[in-house]
Amino acid sequence: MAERAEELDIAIIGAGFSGLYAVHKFREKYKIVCFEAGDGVGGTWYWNRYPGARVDIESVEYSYSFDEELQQEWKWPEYFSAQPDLERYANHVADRFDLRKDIRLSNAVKSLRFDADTNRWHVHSENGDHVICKYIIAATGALSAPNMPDWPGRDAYTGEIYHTTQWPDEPLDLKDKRVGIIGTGSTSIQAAPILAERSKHLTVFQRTPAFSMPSGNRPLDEEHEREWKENYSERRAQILNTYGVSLIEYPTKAAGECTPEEQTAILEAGWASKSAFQLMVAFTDVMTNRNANDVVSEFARGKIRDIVDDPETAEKLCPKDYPIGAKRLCIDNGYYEMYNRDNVSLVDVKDAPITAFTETGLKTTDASHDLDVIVTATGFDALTGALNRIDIQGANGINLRDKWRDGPTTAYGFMVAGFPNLFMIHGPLSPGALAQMITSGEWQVDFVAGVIGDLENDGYARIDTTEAAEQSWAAEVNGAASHTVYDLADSWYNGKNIDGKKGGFMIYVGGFPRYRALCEGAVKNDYEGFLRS
Ligand code: NA7
Repeated sequence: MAERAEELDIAIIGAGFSGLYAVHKFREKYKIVCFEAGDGVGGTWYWNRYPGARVDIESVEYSYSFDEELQQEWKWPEYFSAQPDLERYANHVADRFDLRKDIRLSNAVKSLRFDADTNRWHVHSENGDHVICKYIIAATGALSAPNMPDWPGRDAYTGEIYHTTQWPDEPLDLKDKRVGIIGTGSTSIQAAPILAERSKHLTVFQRTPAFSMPSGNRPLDEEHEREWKENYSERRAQILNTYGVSLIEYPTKAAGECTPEEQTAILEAGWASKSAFQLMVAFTDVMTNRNANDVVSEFARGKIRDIVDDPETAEKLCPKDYPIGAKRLCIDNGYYEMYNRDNVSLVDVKDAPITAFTETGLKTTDASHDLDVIVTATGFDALTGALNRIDIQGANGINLRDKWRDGPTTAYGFMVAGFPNLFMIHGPLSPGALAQMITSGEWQVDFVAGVIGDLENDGYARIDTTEAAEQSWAAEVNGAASHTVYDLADSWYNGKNIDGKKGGFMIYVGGFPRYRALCEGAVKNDYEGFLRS
């Protein structure tokens, strides 16, 4: 029996925070559907339910701005919300705005094919749905394709293995268990202290040490909340005019303009600020001047040496090969203190890497480790992974994966030449995860809504971008990164966390105000860099 295709205007991929807002925004005018792989909404905050999962941006900022009543009525219990509160919020928004009727859960998109004769996308999903539509909004997430180590022997291992994005719903009873956690990124740094408290023994397998600073999370102060709510509309507008879409305290002085005593005072205040990322903005030039960065890095190493009792462990935990902030600065609740517990050990797997799972645990090139539970906190095939896992065929039969074999190419991070009418939210080479993602995601959805509105009003059937526009955007992205120290580490920002992944620096670090101005400028300039027909 021939399958019956549904004809709609827009298919949105992903019901994370940007996807949910896109559902709300686009359904006002268009016939839409939203496909979601998970069996609930919330994206990142649906999948990442490991113990300790928590956002590292203040919740009064990291929340929707599109509805005044919502932002006035919603109460965040803490400064930096935990995953259950963020998931509750996503569900509240889905219910409050009646979004669920357009969302198909547990129904991942399998393939997208553009029919150039009809200017329509054909969407096929895991559940066998076939939608024909004019536009695709890919709100697929920057950190949604998990990176699983593929060492041999996984089937032979008799214990339990959990990637942090696939945490079981039932609480794990770990009290008699030897637990191993692989990785020391933000995820591990949040989960490890809790796993250490709950388990018999925790072994942390570290390939590269991370820089981390205390989160200072605490119950949300009523005065702070009231003050934000009284000024929400101005604050949201101000936020969009900041470099990282966040009202953290920005500095006025370069490190070199301060005496050593002033530097220390500023850094101590940043460390104690209870405001995430303050070390990265201790001075105006932390991320642009290696000498300034060294001052901050050395300060952070000093804190590690102060906190961790065993000098050998402390030294192993001190990052020495890359600038602070070049890998995402982690925000912790007692990570370094955890190493003072008797039931925690640190194994360096840089020089002696993990080579296999064994029946009883993990094997490195120089030892075997017996473990009842292995937690892979090994991160993500970030930025490009989620789209590359869908089979996407553009206008000339070209596949996105092939086009991006040597790294992603985009115009402004939201369109790819040869893939007309497909818009990415937080796509590769956009400000993405280096900007506060809810507010910047709302801005991007609104921007794309403007583009689609123009197309419809002006009677065009399609919009594409060009390879020349992609090249000029690559020059802008690389130019911005070249003024910073961001690319001086192997990280998910440049794909070097994944063996064999190519691409260079994949996030736009020229600041959100410049990003907005460039996107809006292209539109005003008669869609410069785009082809409409
Ligand atoms: P990250 O930050 O990419 O961290 C992953 C960690 O896993 C990191 O320490 C990696 O070491 C380690 N890793 C990955 N593969 C291996 C292998 N094969 N062997 C040993 N260690 C390995 O991911 P997270 O989930 O922690 O955080 C992602 C983002 O989510 C975060 O930045 C926030 O924005 C929220 P490496 O450093 O590559 O040597």
